Amino acid sequence: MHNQPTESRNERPITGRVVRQHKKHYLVNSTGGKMVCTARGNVAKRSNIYVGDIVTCRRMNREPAEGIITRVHKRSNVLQRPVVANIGKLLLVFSYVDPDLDLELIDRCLFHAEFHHLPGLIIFNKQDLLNAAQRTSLHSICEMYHKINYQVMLTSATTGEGIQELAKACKNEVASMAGPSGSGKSSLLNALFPHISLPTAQTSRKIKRGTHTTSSAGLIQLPAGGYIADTPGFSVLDMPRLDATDAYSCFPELADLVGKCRFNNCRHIDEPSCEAKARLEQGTIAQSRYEHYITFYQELSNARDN
Ligand SMILES: Nc1nc2c(ncn2[C@@H]2O[C@H](COP(=O)(O)OP(=O)(O)O)[C@@H](O)[C@H]2O)c(=O)[nH]1
Ligand SMILES: [Mg+2]
Ligand SMILES: [Zn+2]
Repeated sequence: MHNQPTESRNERPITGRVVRQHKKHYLVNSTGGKMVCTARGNVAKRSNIYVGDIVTCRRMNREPAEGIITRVHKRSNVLQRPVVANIGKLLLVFSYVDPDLDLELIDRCLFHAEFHHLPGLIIFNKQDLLNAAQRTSLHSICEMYHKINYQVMLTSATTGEGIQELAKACKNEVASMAGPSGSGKSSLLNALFPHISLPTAQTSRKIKRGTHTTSSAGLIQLPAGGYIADTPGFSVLDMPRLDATDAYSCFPELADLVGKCRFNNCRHIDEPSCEAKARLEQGTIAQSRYEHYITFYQELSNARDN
């Protein structure tokens, strides 16, 4: 038996996740630590490599840790703006005041999340700004989303309320934030990761425009496992490519009704003996949700007519 060359042990393939990219360099995180990688020629040619990708690499050097990506694993999804692969959870950050709650925007985000088969967690941030009456009316909104099985959380980036619960909800997930400007996404990231410091509306006013480079998204690792994208994204400006007659499938309370209306292909709009209409009258389907379904249905059918 002669000694194994020392490299052979190092050549064992490593599986990790791309957590950051700069030009042709990829920072890959694995149980063995972080490693700066380039892509093997044929891999680079065959497919782009995105932040969030699971890759197989070969270690080329220990100090500094460097390697080569030899394979990109199949992705479950790629979200755009910013581009991140394999997102498993969307954190939809809203506030009840400052900016005022926009239920249509929540439902629009949920609609897109359902389209991508992504669980959406609704976060109502800025709890510290609410008086008792506002907390009560927000409570009934939370109930409405609970009933259709969405997870809801109340947070304050200012006081720290709900931050531990939020971190727990993201454990072992790859999550990305979305929501209106000013709802506190950057502030929540700073509260979750005190060691990083991302520009918030307050700080970015102080920094001269353009001095902090907006690089591509990176993933920040949670101490308990899992990642959150450091750049909020997930645009809901364009409607998903979906037939209007399938819009119901992105509303769980309507998707539930298959086979319960008189017509199997009921759109739940003006058909007779429609279970959605019955539940709307009973109050088991929320008025606002139904109205937004009609809005999105119409947007989708207009998009097809044009
Ligand atoms: N009172 C209060 N203000 C907050 C909270 N979270 C964020 N803010 C403030 O709201 C503004 C917008 O926050 P920012 O994180 O930049 O929002 P983003 O646009 O969603 O990233 C900033 O002035 C923050 O300091 C919160 O929980 N409570
Ligand atoms: Mg921000
Ligand atoms: Zn129906």
